[in-house]
Amino acid sequence: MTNNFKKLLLAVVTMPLLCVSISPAQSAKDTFLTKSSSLPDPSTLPSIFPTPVSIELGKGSFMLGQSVFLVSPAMVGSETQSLLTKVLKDAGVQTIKTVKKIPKIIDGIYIVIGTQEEPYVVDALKQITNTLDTNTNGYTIASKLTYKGALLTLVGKDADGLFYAVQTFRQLVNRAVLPAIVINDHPALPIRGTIEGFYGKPWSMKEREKHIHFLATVKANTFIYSPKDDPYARDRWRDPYPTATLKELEKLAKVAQSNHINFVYAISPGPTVCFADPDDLQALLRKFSALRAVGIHSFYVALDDIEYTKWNCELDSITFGPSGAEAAARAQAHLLNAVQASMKEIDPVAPPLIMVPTEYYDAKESPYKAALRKHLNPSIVVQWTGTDVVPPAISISDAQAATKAFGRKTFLWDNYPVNDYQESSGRLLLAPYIRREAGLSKELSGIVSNPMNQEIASRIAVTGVVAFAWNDKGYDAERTWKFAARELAGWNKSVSEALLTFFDTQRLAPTFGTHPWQAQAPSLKALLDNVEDAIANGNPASRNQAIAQLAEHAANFAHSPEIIRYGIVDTAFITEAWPWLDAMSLWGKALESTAAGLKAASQSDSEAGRYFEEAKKLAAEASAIQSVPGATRFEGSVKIADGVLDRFIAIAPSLISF
Ligand code: LTM
Repeated sequence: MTNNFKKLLLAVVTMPLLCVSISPAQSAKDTFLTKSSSLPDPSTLPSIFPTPVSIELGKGSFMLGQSVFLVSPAMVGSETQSLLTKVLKDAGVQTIKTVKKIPKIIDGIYIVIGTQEEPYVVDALKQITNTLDTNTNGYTIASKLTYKGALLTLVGKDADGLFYAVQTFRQLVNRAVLPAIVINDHPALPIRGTIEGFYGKPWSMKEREKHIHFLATVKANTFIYSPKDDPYARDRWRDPYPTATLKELEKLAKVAQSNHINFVYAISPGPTVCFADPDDLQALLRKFSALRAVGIHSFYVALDDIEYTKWNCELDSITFGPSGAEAAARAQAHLLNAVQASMKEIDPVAPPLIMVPTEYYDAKESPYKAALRKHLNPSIVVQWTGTDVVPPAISISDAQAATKAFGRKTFLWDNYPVNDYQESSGRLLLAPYIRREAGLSKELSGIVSNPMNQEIASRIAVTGVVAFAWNDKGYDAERTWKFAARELAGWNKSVSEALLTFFDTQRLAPTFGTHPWQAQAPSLKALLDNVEDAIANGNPASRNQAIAQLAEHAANFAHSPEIIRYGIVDTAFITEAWPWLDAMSLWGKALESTAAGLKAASQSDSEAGRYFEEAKKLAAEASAIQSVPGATRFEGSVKIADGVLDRFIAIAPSLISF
């Protein structure tokens, strides 16, 4: 729902209840739906993503109306306060009156907000419920109807928890009518978010900023900066950043902080580092120091995708012996332990160092892993990508094997939806996040998604990754996927439907091998299979019905790119996806011609051939469209429901004789 539409709806819904006078208390009274009104609205369960740990409906529902009273007895972070203000304003609230206490008789909408450290807040909560989420970063939201108003409490276990409470509240007010409700919620995993860890064109600072804002909305808490193509992070890692870049990173770190996101800086010295050289240790520490000076306090050393069977310097050979995987692990541990020790000394409260090892792609026992396990400081966090670089599934037992191999719970680097490898060329990866076993949170220390070069398009999968990391047991992949589409569509129904039609054409999830781990276009395939079956069964009525259905779907399909182009909230998505949208229009027209051909053939009309020829021409035109030059590491012709749509258009002329 767009804000304007929401406001309009709110205006329509509340019209008979609003009076002309708008003194805060009066308007609050007037916008309140009482339990005793002639047709009481039942409260209905809202959908919140990530799925909360527990959510229970109370009795009745209410509207915020134009004015609310806010009670925040203790310091609430300014970012949480401004988020709450924005949420309320977006919901149509015009006046927020700050008051010290809730009155004995609650005759308006009163919102009490604060952390559990504040007794007044906890007492207010107790007026509604005896439950309280006391887990780290947890929160409780509770609301109830009163004689002529409502009491709503947002209680965080800590500052992060309170911020998450407001993020949930943002989703609650997406509907005009709020239910009386009790939500207790907390994250299953302490680290959730994104690692910008792909090859190819790095995101711009603006894109990172936007991504961090997005991460906050889904209750993520981590953004790792590790673009492979930042020369100062990999090839020229010893060189200091230009002042202008440092300033930009400083700004980014501030944006992250105000969104409760831990900004982690990763460096990749592997291609040239001399592990035993004290100068290289100093070069690393100098780099981190410069970043610390601009407000970055969390660091990472990436050792993936490097040659580890030969040394970069003679000193390593002298210090660690002949080169090889086992010696490489000892050398890496030596350097990283020194970095961790220095970090601990300089910044004792900083999070521990994170690393990705050279053998990151499986959990099989090996000399490298045994040495790393033995020598690496146990407080250093180790990343791992699963049973492969792009694994088709990750089970609890896979993660247990990784825990054993690396000597600690691992932090999952999930290579989805990254599209920087050959098998993903010409694709946006827009499938739901699936096949990660519920219960993994017990065996991992966190999950981050490695996204695509396309920031906005990546949010579809990242929403799933973060929702899984928040509550893996309650995670619903398909519903979370639809929620992500709705968010992108600004809650406009036709735009979100058009987006889902588009996403269906990009559901194939490749691996490094020949077998994709998610099948292409399941929705479209079901429809086309149905047409083939109806034609095959020889019954004219069901055949004509299926062909008519196909014609209707083809028209929607062909029209979807236009709906997306003109309705999407953030037009940067159009810049990312334009060749796919262009190709989808053409494929849609090809499908329309195919449907027309089948209809003609079904009536033994020889015009059918002309339609099929037209479809063939359009399909060829669509297939020739290329991905955006320079946008991804591997370019190629863009794929739309490949293997499903092209196949059907190709075989359609042979289905009915004409
Ligand atoms: O996955 C890891 C740890 N490293 C690289 C990534 O940088 C890259 O984006 C992905 C996907 O190609 N594969 C890797 O090996």
